[in-house]
Amino acid sequence: MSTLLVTGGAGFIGSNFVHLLVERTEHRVVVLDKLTYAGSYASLADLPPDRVCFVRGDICDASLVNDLVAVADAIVHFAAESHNDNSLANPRPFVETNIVGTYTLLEAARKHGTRFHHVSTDEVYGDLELDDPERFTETTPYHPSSPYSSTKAGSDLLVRAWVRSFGLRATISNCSNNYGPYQHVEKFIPRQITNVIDGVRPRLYGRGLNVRDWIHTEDHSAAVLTILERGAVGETYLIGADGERSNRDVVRTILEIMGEPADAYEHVADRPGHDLRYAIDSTKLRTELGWAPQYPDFRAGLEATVRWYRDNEPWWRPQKAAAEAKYARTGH
Ligand code: NAD
Ligand code: TDX
Repeated sequence: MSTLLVTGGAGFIGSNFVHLLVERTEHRVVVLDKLTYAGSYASLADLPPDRVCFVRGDICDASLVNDLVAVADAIVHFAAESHNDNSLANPRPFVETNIVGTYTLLEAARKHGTRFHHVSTDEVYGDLELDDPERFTETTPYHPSSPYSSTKAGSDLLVRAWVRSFGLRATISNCSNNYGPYQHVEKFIPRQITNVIDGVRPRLYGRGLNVRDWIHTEDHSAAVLTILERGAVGETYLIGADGERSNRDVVRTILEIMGEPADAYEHVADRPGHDLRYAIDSTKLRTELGWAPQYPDFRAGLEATVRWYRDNEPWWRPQKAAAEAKYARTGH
């Protein structure tokens, strides 16, 4: 049994990962989370206090980070500013948290010789044409588009430099778009589900033809645990579940599941610089580490996610008005 420091553990994917650690391992977990607008203590509230300890704080706080890393056997780093639209409106917190915060953690990990896993995104590779037969692999050159993805790319490069220059025992994963419970309502799928619950028509940016490669968040969490346990130090692993769908298809499926006409959505202004398509080739993770997704049926996963948002309105309701007010300011 060991102690894992999980940054961003009150966010969407981080909290799912902490639930998975409690269910599948014996590890003790220390969550470090700033509880920004995106973090929610309620996502961890049902977990046993003898296994999970919560610390509210900033990953840019070098003294706090040093104290927590000193007693951790490994760090799993999820904390980030994570929403592209926010990064277009105000990039500064993205530079601070994603770059300076990651640097702060890396320096503490270097000092204490701590194993480090860095959670990143497929968006660092830029986008693909709709008909491109290639998908992203671990050797695809970096070509990020937005302030969000460029700061994530910067954080990945810092991790690589700390591995090569200082011998840090680190791994990196780059995953495609996640969906599932506890996702903030600013993001595409929960925004549309909660809009339909509120009697508001879903909003598609532009023509809705952009493609995302969807993976259930529990499959992402299991992949991160696999890499932490069996990944080779210094290596990058792409995580994806062959879930490519256009945004229009996703909205139509949500509407069908929720008993509405499949065309009951609106087109709104496109996102500036909107990436066209992401697609992941996860062969390395599957063949070298034996990981495979357990939720390959996207529609079934979406049905379960719709049920979760219907059943957990007290969790998401406090976020909804502020998220929609932000969208109203940009015509989205
Ligand atoms: P999220 O926005 O839901 O959660 C981020 C969490 O980090 C929040 O709890 C927030 O309070 C915390 N946080 C933010 N700034 C902090 C700071 N300075 N110090 C401490 N805590 C801070 O994000 P998410 O969707 O769960 O994403 C988690 C990670 O996974 C991110 O690194 C993101 O880049 C990566 N990722 C996300 C997706 C996706 O589809 N959501 C896909 C691939 C990779
Ligand atoms: O109302 C909407 N209408 C719409 O058409 C919203 C919120 C989004 N969209 C589109 C934009 C994207 O093409 O849906 C797609 C998904 O949008 P987001 O949920 O904002 O995700 P994306 O920008 O693809 O980034 C996500 O996946 C990669 C996460 O937010 C990132 O943290 C992760 O790195």
